Amino acid sequence: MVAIAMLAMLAGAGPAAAHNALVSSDPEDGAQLAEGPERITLTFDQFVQDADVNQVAVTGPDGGQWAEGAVEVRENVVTAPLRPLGPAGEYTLGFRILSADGHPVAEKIQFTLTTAGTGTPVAGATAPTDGSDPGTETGAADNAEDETGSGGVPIWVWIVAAVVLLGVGLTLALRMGRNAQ
Ligand SMILES: [Cu+2]
Repeated sequence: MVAIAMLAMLAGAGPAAAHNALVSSDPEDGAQLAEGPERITLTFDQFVQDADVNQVAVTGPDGGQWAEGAVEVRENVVTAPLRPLGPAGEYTLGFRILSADGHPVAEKIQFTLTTAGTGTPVAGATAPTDGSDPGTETGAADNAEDETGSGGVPIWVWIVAAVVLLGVGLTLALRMGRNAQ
């Protein structure tokens, strides 16, 4: 049994075979629906790790969010509750899941709602635009805290400052070296 398992691992160790691949979904990519399903179902070729990074988002034609609630993992099947849909048009289903091999996999599929429903999107949640959202929803506020270092200055500001200073220092050093000759 161990030898077979090891052979299977070796056979599947190629980079293409390593990541989870989406086998099927409900709704399907490119589907035309008169009504949305109660939940999104994503089926993969191998098991998905149950982790906090697993996310499913459904963005409507007006930018509203329609997936709400916990993402559930059962072996190779991921499900997420879907609200009753609203405006007719194209919906984008985006997901990020943790592969069996530990790598995150993100993909987008699209489906079209042909008949407008009476549903309403998740309150206060709109598709992220340029990242300047002040964080009216709790998720955005959490993210802002994560990216903030001590003193309320985001870490990236220090990194940019360090890179700029390094560039200035190198330029000065080069000029001084040239003048000295
Ligand atoms: Cu991988």
